[in-house]
Amino acid sequence: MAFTAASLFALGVIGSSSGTFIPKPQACDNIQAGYQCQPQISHFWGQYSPFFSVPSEIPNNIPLTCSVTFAQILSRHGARDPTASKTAKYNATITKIKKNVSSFSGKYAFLADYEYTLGADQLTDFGRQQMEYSGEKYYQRYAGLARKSVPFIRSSSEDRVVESAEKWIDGFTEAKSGDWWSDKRYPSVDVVISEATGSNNTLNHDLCTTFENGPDSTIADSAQKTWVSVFVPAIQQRINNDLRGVNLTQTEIIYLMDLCPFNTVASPTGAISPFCSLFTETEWQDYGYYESLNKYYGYGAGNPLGPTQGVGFTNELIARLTKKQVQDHTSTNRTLDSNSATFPLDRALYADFSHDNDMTAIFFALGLYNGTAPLSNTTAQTTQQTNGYSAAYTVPFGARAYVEKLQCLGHAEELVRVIVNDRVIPLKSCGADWLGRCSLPAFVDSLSFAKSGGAWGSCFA
Ligand SMILES: *[C@@H]1O[C@H](CO)[C@@H](O)[C@H](O)[C@H]1NC(C)=O
Ligand SMILES: *[C@@H]1O[C@H](CO)[C@@H](O)[C@H](O)[C@H]1NC(C)=O
Ligand SMILES: *[C@@H]1O[C@H](CO)[C@@H](O)[C@H](O)[C@H]1NC(C)=O
Ligand SMILES: *[C@@H]1O[C@H](CO)[C@@H](O)[C@H](O)[C@H]1NC(C)=O
Ligand SMILES: *[C@@H]1O[C@H](CO)[C@@H](O)[C@H](O)[C@H]1NC(C)=O
Ligand SMILES: *[C@@H]1O[C@H](CO)[C@@H](O)[C@H](O)[C@H]1NC(C)=O
Ligand SMILES: *[C@H]1O[C@@H](CO)[C@H](O)[C@@H](O)[C@@H]1NC(C)=O
Repeated sequence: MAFTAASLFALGVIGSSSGTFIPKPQACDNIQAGYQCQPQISHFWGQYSPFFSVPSEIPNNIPLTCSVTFAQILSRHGARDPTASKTAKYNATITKIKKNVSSFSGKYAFLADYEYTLGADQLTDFGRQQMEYSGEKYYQRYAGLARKSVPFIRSSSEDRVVESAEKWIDGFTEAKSGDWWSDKRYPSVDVVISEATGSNNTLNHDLCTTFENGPDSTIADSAQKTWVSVFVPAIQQRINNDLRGVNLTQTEIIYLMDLCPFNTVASPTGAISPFCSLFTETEWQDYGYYESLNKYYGYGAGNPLGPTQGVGFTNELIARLTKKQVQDHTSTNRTLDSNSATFPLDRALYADFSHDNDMTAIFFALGLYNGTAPLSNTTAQTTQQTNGYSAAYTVPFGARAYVEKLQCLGHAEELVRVIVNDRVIPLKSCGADWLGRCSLPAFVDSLSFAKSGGAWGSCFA
């Protein structure tokens, strides 16, 4: 690959200087590869990484001797502003710095003029663009089916999730309308599932009382706290020394790190924020691991009731794959799922829009990371050491998992593959072949955890 001046600029290798020609920065994000500016740090921002195509040991293209007969996408919303509670804390941290530090120099110089302007909860323009790209990419991958059918679409009810579904639809529709061979029929959001308290929603957890409020609901916090006490003190000492006058806590150091991804995705082009260069590559790896601990011990195998929160969706997926009624006694809404208008079983394409936490629970209910040993709270594990598990690899902004059925030459039965952010999951528990494929019956058999309701019985104990 040749590096043009523009690409070096986009990669952050060269900066701008006044009086010289400044190349127009290339977009950091693209349809196929996702976010590619400074991957050595931006792919280590946990759930705040913008989607990027994750390296796959198994080729992820559709095998030449197969045709796709079914494709479910499960998507996270696109990049957003910080949540309301976090945005107030970030703002207060900036205020604290500005109030106590009299001068900023070197890589801190930008702070002199920096004003906190991030909003709360909603998608950013960059996040909207991500979702359009995702819709286009899905259309292209599954064009064989998509040009003659329309995906059935559900969204959890929070604004940013519904808007993400709509932007994804825009991207899908644009790709389809440009396809001469398509039937020119376009999707819309078919079902919005309420996130109100007490709602049965397989795209948003909330029902399982013990999980939400019991003692296990603090496991993630304590694992993260332990890890913070390992990796943050050295950073804290450096920053407090560099920024004479202010005394930032360990938590505020994490906030300062959060401001790198959040200011980056607040830029319409995804230009890397100057907050990012206050930390080293190793520190970003440690930060990414900190975010992985939150997901793993909050919603994954590290939490006794985590994977159970993904059982309802998994049982819906089994119903769609096998075209049989949903069998579930957990978080599904039986009224919705028994009605063919709100839960059809005859579609080839399905799209569901949700959140990072729920997707994590679903991935673990599916057993996708059963080969991953429990994450250490004192030593960062690389993705080589976690069998491809990290928050950034699984639930970045705009994350998407595909579950596809393939009809392949030489195979009487349909085959199933699961692809998370372009990485084919080697489905060990159903005896996947070298292309990551299991027969449909073997795949469904491997999901005994979900079929038996997981640990839902402990939810109201
Ligand atoms: C940040 O906090 C200040 C008060 O300290 C407030 O005036 C300002 O509106 C806040 N900015 C944002 C973007 O929330
Ligand atoms: C189930 O879905 C129906 C139809 O949307 C809705 O009226 C009802 O409130 C839902 N029930 C629960 C428990 O979520
Ligand atoms: C950290 O990990 C150790 C070993 O797995 C475990 O015994 C301990 O409870 C964990 N501590 C926290 C706070 O998560
Ligand atoms: C910074 O705050 C910590 C905790 O509040 C305190 O122990 C420490 O003495 C403070 N350091 C300085 C230089 O003020
Ligand atoms: C919602 O889920 C609860 C718990 O599984 C169940 O008792 C209830 O019947 C469900 N309601 C609907 C409408 O599906
Ligand atoms: C994953 O591991 C859990 C816990 O050991 C087990 O209950 C489940 O059946 C496994 N899932 C798969 C698909 O192997
Ligand atoms: C200076 O800022 C004020 C207002 O945010 C804080 O209350 C102080 O704790 C802070 N002082 C130091 C030393 O950081």
